[in-house]
Amino acid sequence: MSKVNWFPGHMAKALALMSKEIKNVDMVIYVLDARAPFSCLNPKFDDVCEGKPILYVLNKVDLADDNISSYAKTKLLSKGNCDCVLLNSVQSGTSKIIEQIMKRLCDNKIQKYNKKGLNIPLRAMVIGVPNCGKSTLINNMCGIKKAKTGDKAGVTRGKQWVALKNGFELLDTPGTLWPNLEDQDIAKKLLLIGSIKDEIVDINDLCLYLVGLIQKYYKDSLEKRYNIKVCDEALSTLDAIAEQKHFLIKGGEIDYDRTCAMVIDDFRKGRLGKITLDR
Ligand SMILES: Nc1nc2c(ncn2[C@@H]2O[C@H](COP(=O)(O)OP(=O)(O)OP(=O)(O)O)[C@@H](O)[C@H]2O)c(=O)[nH]1
Ligand SMILES: [Mg+2]
Repeated sequence: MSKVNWFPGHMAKALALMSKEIKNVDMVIYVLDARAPFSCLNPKFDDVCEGKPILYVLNKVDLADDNISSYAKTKLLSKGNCDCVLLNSVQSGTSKIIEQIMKRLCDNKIQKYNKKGLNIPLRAMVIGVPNCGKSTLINNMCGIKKAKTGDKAGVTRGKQWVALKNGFELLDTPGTLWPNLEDQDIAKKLLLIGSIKDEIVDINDLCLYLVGLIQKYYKDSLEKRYNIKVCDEALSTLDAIAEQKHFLIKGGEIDYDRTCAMVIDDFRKGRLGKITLDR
């Protein structure tokens, strides 16, 4: 697969905007896709966050491996001055717990405001790679759809402040990657979870990578879904899936385009079960 390095101009702009806005917020809500929690850690966000308290939201846990989600939570908590919750943002009401955590993380600030007799609402900036569910989380916290969402990268453009009933204010930001994304494993995982547009890569190569990972850690899920026996080589497993599905073209050759598109879609929609790509 050709090298993936995707950092369009609007992301540079978004990072600059976040660096500016960080002065206006008390804390950061850092959303990670639980299917690839470590690959979603953007090195550029370390500069952006400037020592503010962080609430890591491991989102989409309904699609991810529960064991790895717990492990990721422990690893994230070890960073300090932070908290972490596991969440399915699509299910209404799941984010209720976040309010209490925000208050706890900003306790010093609240006490300072109270002493001065000020009634200033807590403000948080919501950040994360594209498509990890920032806007969906904000809507969950609002109880109504205020932020635009969609199942592709780059839905949110520009900043949007959203006020909650309790007076808290959240700043939605556009999903951002980082320049010089050298690690191609990370790039492929971000492609698979939809953080990078897959129009720019060879889908068949990406699918081979996915099948390789899944058959290493979740062999049963492939065997059950496609009624096949997993082979040593990912390519042979893919052949078995195509043959079982009768995805063939003229001359009996395998239709890789169709097979790969199906497997990737099955993974993204959770039809292969709860799978996490990171370890
Ligand atoms: N299964 C599942 N899907 C989710 C969850 N959270 C968000 N989604 C879906 O993920 C897709 C992306 O959600 P958005 O909220 O638009 O993501 P975003 O981070 O705001 O994306 P950008 O604005 O493009 O950076 C949508 O199709 C959501 O329905 C979740 O917890 N579980
Ligand atoms: Mg968004």
